[in-house]
Amino acid sequence: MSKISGLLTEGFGSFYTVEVDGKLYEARARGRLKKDGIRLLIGDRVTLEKEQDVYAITGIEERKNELIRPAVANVDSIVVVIAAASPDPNFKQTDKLLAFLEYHGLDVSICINKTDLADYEDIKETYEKAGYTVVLTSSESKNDELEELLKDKISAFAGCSGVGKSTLINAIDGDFDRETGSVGKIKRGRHTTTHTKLLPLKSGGYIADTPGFSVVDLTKIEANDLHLYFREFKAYEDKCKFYGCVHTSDKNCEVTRQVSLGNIAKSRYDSYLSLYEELNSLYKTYDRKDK
Ligand SMILES: Nc1nc2c(ncn2[C@@H]2O[C@H](COP(=O)(O)OP(=O)(O)O)[C@@H](O)[C@H]2O)c(=O)[nH]1
Ligand SMILES: [Mg+2]
Ligand SMILES: [Zn+2]
Repeated sequence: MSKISGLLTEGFGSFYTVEVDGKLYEARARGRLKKDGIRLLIGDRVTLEKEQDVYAITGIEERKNELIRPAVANVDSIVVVIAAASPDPNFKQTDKLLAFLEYHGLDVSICINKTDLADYEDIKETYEKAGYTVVLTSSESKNDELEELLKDKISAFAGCSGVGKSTLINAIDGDFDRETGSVGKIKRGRHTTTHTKLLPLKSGGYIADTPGFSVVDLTKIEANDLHLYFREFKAYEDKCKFYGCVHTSDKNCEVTRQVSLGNIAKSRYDSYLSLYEELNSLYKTYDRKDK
């Protein structure tokens, strides 16, 4: 039979689900793929062939990107979810996550959830000023803006546990029925996020139901490159007096001047300094070990 191509939406053990024009096919990976050391990921564009009575995945298209945790390929957009409260936003952690996603060249936007619980204007202003699209959501309202953002793309939510990612997924489509609530409280009959799956959106596109980015590893970034991943610095860097300025001292630095003028959010700059120090001391540790 002829080859057909589709999207790998779910994988469990050696069983895969491939979607072709809205139809789901159960498939196994052909041995040769394994022999070549190719590990299939959710989000992969694959080729299916019917062999006797079963479908086999016989080929895989080149990936546009590849995330390790969660393991998903070809993601178009990452939505970083922050709660207005409960848990309170952790700016350093959020900015670290954003830098990590920027480093990987991913398209990122921000969703402030639980807007029913606390003021969110400052958070919104901070990230809009940094150049991110910010959408507001709550389980108490209809989240049209978020759904518009997810339309026709493969998206994944990121953010701390408890900010409401699973609740947002359930609100988009009740059939998704993802498990919500505090960790450890297992509600029977619900889907725990143990393996990644692409959930098809009625409006087009998919959302990756993932356990979230629990661990963010910035260690591959050199301290002196960190500024590249704080996107709002870019507009001002040319005006720093010293070539290669890393914006950590206020001497003739345009970035720090813009912080004092309020054009760059203080919390973003504080995160930058703190991450810079973290990376710098890491580098020094490695350096010493080498000697
Ligand atoms: N007040 C309020 N509570 C919410 C909202 N969204 C989620 N929650 C609650 O926050 C808790 C954690 O939500 P969950 O979706 O499991 O978070 P996740 O860990 O990010 O997937 C649950 O008890 C939800 O009912 C919201 O917009 N407002
Ligand atoms: Mg969850
Ligand atoms: Zn500077």
